[in-house]
Amino acid sequence: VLWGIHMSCPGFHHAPQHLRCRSLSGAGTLRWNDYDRPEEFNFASDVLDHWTQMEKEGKRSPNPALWWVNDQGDEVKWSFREMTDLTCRTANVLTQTCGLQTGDRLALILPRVPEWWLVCVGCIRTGIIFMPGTTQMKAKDILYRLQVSGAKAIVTTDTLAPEVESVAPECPSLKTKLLVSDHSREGWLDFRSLVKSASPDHICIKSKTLDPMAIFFTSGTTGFPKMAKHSHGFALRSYFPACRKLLQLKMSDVFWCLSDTGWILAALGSLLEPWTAGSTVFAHHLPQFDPKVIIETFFKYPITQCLAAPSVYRMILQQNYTSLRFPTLEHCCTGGEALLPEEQEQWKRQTGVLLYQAYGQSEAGISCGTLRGMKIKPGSMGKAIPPFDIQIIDDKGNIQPPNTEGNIGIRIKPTRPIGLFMYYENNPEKTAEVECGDFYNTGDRATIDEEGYFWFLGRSDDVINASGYRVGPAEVENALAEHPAVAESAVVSSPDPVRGEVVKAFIVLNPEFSSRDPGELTKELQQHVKSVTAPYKYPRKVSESSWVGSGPFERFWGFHCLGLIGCCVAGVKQK
Ligand code: BCO
Repeated sequence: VLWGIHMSCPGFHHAPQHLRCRSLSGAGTLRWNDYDRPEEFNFASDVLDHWTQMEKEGKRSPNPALWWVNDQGDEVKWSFREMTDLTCRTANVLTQTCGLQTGDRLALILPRVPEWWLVCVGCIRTGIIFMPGTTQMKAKDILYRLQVSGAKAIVTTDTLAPEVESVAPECPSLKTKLLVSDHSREGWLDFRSLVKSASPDHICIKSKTLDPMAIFFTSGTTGFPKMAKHSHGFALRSYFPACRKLLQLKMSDVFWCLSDTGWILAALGSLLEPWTAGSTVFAHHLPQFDPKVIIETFFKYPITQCLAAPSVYRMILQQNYTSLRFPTLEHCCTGGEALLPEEQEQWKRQTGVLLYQAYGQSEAGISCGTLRGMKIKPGSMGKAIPPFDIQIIDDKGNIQPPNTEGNIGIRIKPTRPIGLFMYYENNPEKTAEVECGDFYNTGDRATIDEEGYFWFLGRSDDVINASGYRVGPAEVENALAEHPAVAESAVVSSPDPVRGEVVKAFIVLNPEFSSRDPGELTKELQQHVKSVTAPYKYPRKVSESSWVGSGPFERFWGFHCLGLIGCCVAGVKQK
């Protein structure tokens, strides 16, 4: 049982006396405009503590700030006052017990448990840079992240503790391991008991808007994932009136974002967007994705708005329920991958609720969208959301006229807009590579029409977008290379009716494996990839080419042909 569920901790019911609330003039009143660049901003003190103050003054309804459930019937309901109290305690644990300081990095690999929110906001209060990661990661993924970031601390659960332990000796910077669990474990600090006994008195840092806040890892065509570093301005952007128009959240809304806690979509949808509006964040633990549980949850809880990748909506529609008329659902938004017009139509028909499309990236958060109430053009991802000036550009950064294919570019000159990533940490080459004239080149291809609506076309590189996950082919090829059957592989995107795209691997087998049953070997290879890297990357389609012999001539031509297959299919997206 989570300690938080009892809500019996004495400190929960009195917030610190000295909350530094740079209070807004009234509930829901915005202080900043789309192009403002305040010197200082901190989501914890400026937003979360504001709503705490509103609660104290009786200006916010008694809806919880966080409403968490799991499939065993447990529930956590925390008010903003409790969130302030608990995140101040967390801040004290991080700084006092763990000795972490502003600017240190912390790897946050938690499933959807209430402590995820505590660590995020605890870090924001202290200026510790948090780096969310999916719990699907394996030891090697974690090792890479810890080493490349020089993380001083990690927070995770029992499930991943052994994986972390297996790589920790290779991570000299890692000083603190915090475990979110009901059990203690040698070498780990017990997060829950530390938070319980920590002081709720904490003074939030005065962060500059452009000071770093978080790092999101994002995959590319080659090499390992890059670290897209975001400032506190990323959270400020959720505050801007133009961004608020995307969802038009109100204090009375109960907002459910289904993205995994490792992605920027969760940071936006499960933290920044709803709490900026004083809404309730709804979360279902969902250790394994199950569309039936999602449907039942919509029927059972008063969820008013939802944000999820298109694959989630697709999978719900495929359940063949007699009714998908959810009693309280009013607004649905989707982002992370392309959505077909007929899917938008089908969702409307079956649920009676419109499905609005948005577009974003780990580098930019949500940058385009069909704002709530705006005319939906089925298949379009809407218009640029200020302060982002988005244009279709050519490879030199020249703005293209309407209805001309080009790259989606976000203007960074003369001024880099608030909310766009700062740079790829420790990677000036990659940072420079995505700068194109006056624009940040997203690497996504699209057109814009005369009314300013964007129409997504695809990636300009080989990155695969499998059900909203960005997968670098090299990551999968490297994982396959570790299997003795694989002489060489080429990994590409392949269209899929449910997941939009899936990972497909073309494999040249080593000769001694050429007589193996293809079905069996495919399963073995898939299982292998799932075991050495985050399973969402595994090739759902595998095509074997066992004709490569062992002689140098045959191998040369085998690999050469494979390379050609890889190049061709990457361009045209194979079936
Ligand atoms: O399909 P299989 O069963 O063979 O394999 C699945 C899982 O069962 C399995 N798995 C998951 N966790 C595991 C595990 N296996 C071993 N150990 C674990 N810990 O591995 C495969 C994982 O694939 P999946 O997650 O795609 O499959 P699943 O469970 O069917 O989930 C479907 C979706 C749609 C829920 C999931 O793909 C998803 O959440 N997609 C959305 C991702 C997302 O939120 N993207 C947004 C990124 S941020 C962004 O784009 C910027 C926008 C502002």
